[in-house]
Amino acid sequence: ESDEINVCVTGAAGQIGYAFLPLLLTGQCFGDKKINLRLLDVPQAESILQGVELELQDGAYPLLKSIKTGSDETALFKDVDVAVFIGGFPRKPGMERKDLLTINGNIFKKQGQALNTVAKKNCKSLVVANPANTNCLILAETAKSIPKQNFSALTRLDHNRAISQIALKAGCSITDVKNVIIWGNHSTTQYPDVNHGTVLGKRIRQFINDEAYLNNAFIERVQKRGGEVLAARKNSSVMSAANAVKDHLHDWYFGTKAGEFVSMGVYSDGSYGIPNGLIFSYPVTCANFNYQIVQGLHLDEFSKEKIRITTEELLSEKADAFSP
Ligand code: NAX
Repeated sequence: ESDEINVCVTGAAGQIGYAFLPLLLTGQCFGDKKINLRLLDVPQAESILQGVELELQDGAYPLLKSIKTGSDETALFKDVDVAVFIGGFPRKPGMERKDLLTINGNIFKKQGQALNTVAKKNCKSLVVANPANTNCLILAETAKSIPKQNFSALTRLDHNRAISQIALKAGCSITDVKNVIIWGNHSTTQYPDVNHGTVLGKRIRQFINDEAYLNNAFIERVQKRGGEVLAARKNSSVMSAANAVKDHLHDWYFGTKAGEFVSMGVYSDGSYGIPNGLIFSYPVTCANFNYQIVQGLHLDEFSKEKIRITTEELLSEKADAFSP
């Protein structure tokens, strides 16, 4: 196996890119592999991108083998092993959801075509840019020569938020909380599910012993956490998003711990009755840069209804994104 890895980050002149690159370049995603870094952004961001490159030089990262920057997908996706799609068009006031889906859909079609043509066939993709699940679906459907299992969307931030809220409520540390799940869309319809999780080895519901909290305030808080951060910081989640990108890539690449799972938006294969061909957040275990959807979890009526709602939203996003 090569001791180098070719990584492309899109939207690299933006906020999450800026917070993520130091994590990548200090070995927190792929260990001590040397990184051939490619940074993609739009032509208007060229000067900012050059500034980022200057700071990367000044970071004197021993793992940074080479840097290329620019706005040409075909040049920057050439032979990539990993592509992290952070770049996208932001929602502007008064913009309809369908417009956002269409604009980003076109970006992801173009990037999917480039990826299909020039990336390695075993290239792994992580989509962060919103609407993350549907952007990822368009990317996967466009880059047809790359297996669907190589595409994922980020719901790890939601997963981390859920773990953290449970740890705060339980008064224990993060590592004491295991196996919460984010089902569905990275949006306010996501379903943060504690039914299969534990705190210090005990069922979360038993340990917390507060059904009203777990079935209402907890779920809403995780679903709307992005808005809470936005209101307080007058800016979106950036540090926590970058950290989640790092966690997602690290666990996908190095594997999850025995008996533990994490949440990833992945191509649905019909598991848990979800229609095929959606990028859906599932509980997964990982090993050797592969994931498997955790099977056989029992879903109660409450969970089934929550999962139905987020599935409906993803189906309607898909219909909008793929309609002319
Ligand atoms: P920024 O606006 O700071 O950065 C986005 C960058 O993407 C900009 O530099 C822009 O020029 C670039 N860009 C736009 N179109 C591009 C294209 N066609 N090719 C390459 N680059 C392009 O946003 P930032 O705060 O970094 O957030 C990035 C994305 O992450 C947004 O779409 C945001 O909604 C999404 N998020 C997703 C999260 C998740 O959990 N999945 C959480 C955090 C974040 O909200």
